Amino acid sequence: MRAQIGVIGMAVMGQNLALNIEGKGFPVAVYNRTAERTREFAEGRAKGRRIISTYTLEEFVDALARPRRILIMVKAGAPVDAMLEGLFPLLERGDLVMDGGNSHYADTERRLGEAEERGLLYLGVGISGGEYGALCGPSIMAGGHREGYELVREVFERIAAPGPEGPCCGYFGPGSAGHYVKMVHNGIEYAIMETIAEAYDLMKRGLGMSPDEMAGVFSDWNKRELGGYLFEITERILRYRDPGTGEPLVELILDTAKQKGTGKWSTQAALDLGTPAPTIAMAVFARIISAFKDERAAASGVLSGLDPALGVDRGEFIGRLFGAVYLSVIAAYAQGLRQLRDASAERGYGLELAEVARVWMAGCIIRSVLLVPIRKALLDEPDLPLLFLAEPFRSAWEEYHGDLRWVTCIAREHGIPTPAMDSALAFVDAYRTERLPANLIQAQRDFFGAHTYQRIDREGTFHTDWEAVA
Ligand code: NBP
Repeated sequence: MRAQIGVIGMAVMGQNLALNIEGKGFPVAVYNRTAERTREFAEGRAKGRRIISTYTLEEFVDALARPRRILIMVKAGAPVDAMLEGLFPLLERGDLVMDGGNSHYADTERRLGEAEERGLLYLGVGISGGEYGALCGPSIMAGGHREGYELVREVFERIAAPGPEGPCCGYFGPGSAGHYVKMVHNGIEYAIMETIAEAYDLMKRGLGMSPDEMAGVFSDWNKRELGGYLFEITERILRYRDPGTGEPLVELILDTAKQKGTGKWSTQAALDLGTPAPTIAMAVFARIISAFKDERAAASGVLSGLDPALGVDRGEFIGRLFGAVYLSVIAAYAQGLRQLRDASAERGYGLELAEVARVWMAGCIIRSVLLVPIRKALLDEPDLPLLFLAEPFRSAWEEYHGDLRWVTCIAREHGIPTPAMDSALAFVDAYRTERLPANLIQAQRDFFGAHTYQRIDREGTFHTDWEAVA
């Protein structure tokens, strides 16, 4: 028996993907740098299944039907290069290599070039859904050689999460299109998570609500316009009690959030592109500040604040908090999709944003009922500059921006930080303002650096000797 596909990297993702693929009728060959891990898998979860365990790269390559189709699921960065260095010389023209990890898109471009020089096909594949998704149906975002995608289309369509509009996998374009889309997906994920955390903080510190009471609010919101995976797991987290102490586990967890890189990369890429993604950026910075635990503890005794108790009617606040959260979540998708639109234009991906929304509808961390109207808006207007300009988001802004203003105002009055919500509001306020104060910034730039400016009453480029005028 020859395997139809091979998986390299038998950690969480690789094991579960291999089992998912085999379960859909495709024999799989597996390999891991450390043989012990492969052996454990072979004797455990892979036992009795059509999974060929191999212990050298040569053995692995020999176990595959041609053209070979290989999915690499190792730690992003140098480990991918180390693996490719060993693998490439063993392959033949027309074989396909896929990197399914969270690789930086620039690395994917470079590796794709190296594969191309050897006559190999290469795909950068973003896979979302974590351990459970990998086993039961992830969301798969592929980019690179289209012929390569055709070699694995059937496998991907069988293993991907079944969405309301087809399997949640897709080919998004040449080069690093797949990894770029996955990176921005993660940026949106950061922004939604931060928004939810801010709502939790306002309810907890501001209203003195218990985890069970807050779980009830998230349960209610999850049935409404913004329902989705992150709201669903938040409810479950808030209800979970630590078996040892009987306390809500969430309250026993240290308040320093980790970040693995994709949220940061998404923000860096937005800055490089010159596209505004402030809510995603604020979510990254919020995690960075959270990691300053000792400094925060020290500063809490030095820098005075305000009483976090909001002193407002709980029912009214929660009602209006919904609007604030809803608009902030829309802002996260709006900024991410705008970044993809701009990246596609600059990098030649030819992205169809409605197709991106379709692939995010199930299996991935940012799956949400919101993606149904998002997809429709993008089908109606593929080059939509910003989600807020289309229905139902324009009306949502109309209906809820007062709530976002009210909630963030109260949060500020009581010293509870809400950077994601604040930035979502400032972003839309700036976007809808015809005349911003950037005229003064231009004047300052010209004053100290002779950077020149344009006028609104005359054509041309101008410089003023400001000192002389003064
Ligand atoms: P990890 O990211 O924890 O990586 C562990 C794997 O990388 C092991 O197979 C390990 O082999 C291998 N590896 C390392 Br470390 N250094 C290596 C090297 N120099 N040469 C060859 N192999 C090396 O695994 P994961 O959590 O399964 O994630 C795999 C990829 O999927 C990552 O890019 C991750 O960001 C992405 N991802 C993960 C999730 C998730 O929920 N975990 C979700 C979505 C995407 P060893 O056994 O010999 O040490």
